Amino acid sequence: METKTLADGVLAADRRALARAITLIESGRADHRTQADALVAEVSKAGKQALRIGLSGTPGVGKSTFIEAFGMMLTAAGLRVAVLAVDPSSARSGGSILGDKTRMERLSRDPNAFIRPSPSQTHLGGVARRTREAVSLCEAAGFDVVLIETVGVGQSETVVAQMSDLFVLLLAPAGGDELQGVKRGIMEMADLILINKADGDLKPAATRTCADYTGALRLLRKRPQDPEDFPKAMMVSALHEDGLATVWDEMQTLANWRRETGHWDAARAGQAVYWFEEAVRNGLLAQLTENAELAGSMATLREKVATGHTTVGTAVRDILSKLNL
Ligand SMILES: Nc1nc2c(ncn2[C@@H]2O[C@H](COP(=O)(O)OP(=O)(O)OP(=O)(O)O)[C@@H](O)[C@H]2O)c(=O)[nH]1
Ligand SMILES: [Mg+2]
Repeated sequence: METKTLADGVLAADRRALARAITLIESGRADHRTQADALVAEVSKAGKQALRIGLSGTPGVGKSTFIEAFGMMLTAAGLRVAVLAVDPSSARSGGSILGDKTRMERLSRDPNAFIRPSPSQTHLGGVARRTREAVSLCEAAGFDVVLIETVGVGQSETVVAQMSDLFVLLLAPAGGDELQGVKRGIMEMADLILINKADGDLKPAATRTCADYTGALRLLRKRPQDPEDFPKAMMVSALHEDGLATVWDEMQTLANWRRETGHWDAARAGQAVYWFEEAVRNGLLAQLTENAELAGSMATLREKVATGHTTVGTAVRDILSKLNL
């Protein structure tokens, strides 16, 4: 199909066109890539924006249950919701929400929802680019909310946070009084920390965990992109659909504040630069492995560095000079 026709279909919110467009951006073929770049450029002209919500949490914390309940609540309110995933691990082939499509049964049948599993790729950089472009396509297709899920593994939280307007960390009630080993860096990215499973026997533990995180968040350095009282920790029960409306209220409060104060646009601009620099870095690295001559030079220089025949500094200058920068 011609790029323009596909772009028109996406902009007209045609689901099949959107699905085909995402398949195109996921393709590894060089001619498809050229087409995909043109497609993304074309649909981006419309300048449509969704609220992009990144959601991370360890396996079993209740991400799918939350997305299903939260998504259904939003579609019931008349909003259109897209769900995408960044799944860095090849072992969970096909992405976590593929199998979950059955678990997110109600949402996947909802005409106002669109669920797309993570592109199957072992390389996180590749998954990141494809997901980011899929987000743009969903925005162009007029979705109001795009949820981007990731299971918290390695760098994937950063990847998702860098393509989200709001970043949500889902946690389970802790048994002990420790802060579940959530890395400081991850906590610093969070706009909302949701203690899920705050129901039944787990309620007291959830209350304690929520208090712990409220305290921990207060100790973090104040971020310019936050109004009073953010980031904050809250309790929810995805299973009992408890607290979800409050979460949505808080998200809107935060998003509106950021829009009004210019932090929204500033963050998106910063993200665009981040992904540009990422792509340049990856492009340069690809040259060093894919171009036979450069790859040969790299091999030689690696050997020289290893054996002490040249210094790192000299080797770097040598290889960079070959790139004709
Ligand atoms: N009690 C209780 N159980 C929940 C809640 N949310 C999810 N669960 C249960 O926790 C288990 C895991 O939920 P999922 O939604 O599949 O978790 P997930 O984070 O998507 O897990 P992965 O996809 O494996 O990363 C299921 O048995 C859910 O029924 C909740 O709010 N309360
Ligand atoms: Mg899941």
